[in-house]
Amino acid sequence: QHNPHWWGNRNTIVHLFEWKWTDIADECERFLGPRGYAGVQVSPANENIISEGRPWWERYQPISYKLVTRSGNELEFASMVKRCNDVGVRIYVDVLLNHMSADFDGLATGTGGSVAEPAKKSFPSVPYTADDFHETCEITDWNDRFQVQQCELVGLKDLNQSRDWVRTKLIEFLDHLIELGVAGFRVDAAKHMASEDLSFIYSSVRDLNINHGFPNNARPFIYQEVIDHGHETVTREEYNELGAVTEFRFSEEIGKAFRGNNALKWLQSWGTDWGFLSSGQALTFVDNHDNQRDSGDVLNYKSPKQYKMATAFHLAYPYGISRVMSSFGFDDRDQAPPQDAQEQLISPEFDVDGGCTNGWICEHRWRQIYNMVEFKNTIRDTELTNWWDNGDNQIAFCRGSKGFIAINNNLSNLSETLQTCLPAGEYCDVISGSLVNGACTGKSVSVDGNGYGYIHIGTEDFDGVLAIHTDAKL
Ligand code: LAG
Ligand code: CA
Repeated sequence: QHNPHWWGNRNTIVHLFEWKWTDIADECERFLGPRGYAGVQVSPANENIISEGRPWWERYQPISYKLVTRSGNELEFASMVKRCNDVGVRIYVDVLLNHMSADFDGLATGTGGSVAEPAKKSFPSVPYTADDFHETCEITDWNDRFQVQQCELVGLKDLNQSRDWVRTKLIEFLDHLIELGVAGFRVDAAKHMASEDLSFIYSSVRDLNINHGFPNNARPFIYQEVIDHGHETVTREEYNELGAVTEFRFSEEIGKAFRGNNALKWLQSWGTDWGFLSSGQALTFVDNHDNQRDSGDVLNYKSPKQYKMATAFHLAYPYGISRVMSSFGFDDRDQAPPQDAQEQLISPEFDVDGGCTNGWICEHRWRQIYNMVEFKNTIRDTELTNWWDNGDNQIAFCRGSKGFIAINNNLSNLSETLQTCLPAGEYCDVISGSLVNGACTGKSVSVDGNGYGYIHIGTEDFDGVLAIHTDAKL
């Protein structure tokens, strides 16, 4: 179940982390559709426990499969899916099949009004009882398969997916989302479930809903969160036949390179040569909602220049099923998403340039990022040719005769006449500006009859990237 069911030539997913359903529906119509985004990963849609201070992670503690969360109710969810599908933007839901909520003192109340007694493994709104869970134990050895798959991940009550009843409830939940028109799922904590159980569940869910524009017999797209740094007992290879798998090494290595800890020239062999999964099985990202909160090599919006360079490379290089992160601003890991005094999520607001202002970061609305989403649509299915580098941190390459990109992560100018592989003409650099009403608001590049153009990315430039393509020709 590796086909994401993208519409037309689109091919980038954006994770609108913690957005409300009504806001996502608006965003599909006013921005994502027009800008050529292929799909949205939405935060968990089913009811969760209410935690003190409303940290984002309360949504990873389910208490029922009712579609009521701070993002909205079932009607709002259904309307979002329809409105997004109508403008060619698919919806993928983050689903929690591994666990329910963790211990809670006494009776817990969920975002949809359900009550549960997690400490007793009692979730009457599903219903689940203690028998539906594995025995309580802690994961202390991450290389012990039994512990990883049958103990409690950070104390979350661990469902037993080999039981008929649990399988039935999980399949019913996924079928319900498909009925409402979603195109697939991000499977949370997949490594913590036996792949045989997941295989049974994935193959039992219904086909995508033809009333939402999907062809007959279309299977839901599945991408599974398996954190495998290359030496785990439970490996990503146990899952990648069932669906795509999140390629965490991509995120780590791209962060390392663009932070200056590995020269960009080495990226010439980016992809499977680096030990990554095959391109069609890898869900790729610069950062996700978890690792953007960790220190280390992974980049996030707080290092914007490097982040935009890494994202440009991500979207220009022919590897992976790409997902762009759209964050809310945070200073500490547990911080709640933007909310009002009543603890309701608030809607994003925009400045004159379309950027978000009120706590939402909206990386997906940064010109350098959405213009690269369009670049990737334009160059879809072309080969990478004419790799060039300066032996260090300046690189460039063509994508067929449709696009050309150059990146400068050295502290010196890149000033070279390079083969762009494009037909002769004037092209608008979609990083320093955009093509608006036939004029370029940034730098432009003239390409001669032999495909050569003078490329300059100087130390004075705001961004370290230059990208031109045939859909932004003057
Ligand atoms: C995931 N993928 O496998 C999610 O991407 C990740 O965000 C989830 O953790 C995790 N698996 C479980 O779905 C998040 C937070 C945790 C949080 C957990 C449950 O990263 O910090 O744990 O959701 O809400 C929190 C506390 C823990 C505590 C636990 C149970 O941080 O200290 O033990 O709640 O009370
Ligand atoms: Ca488990």
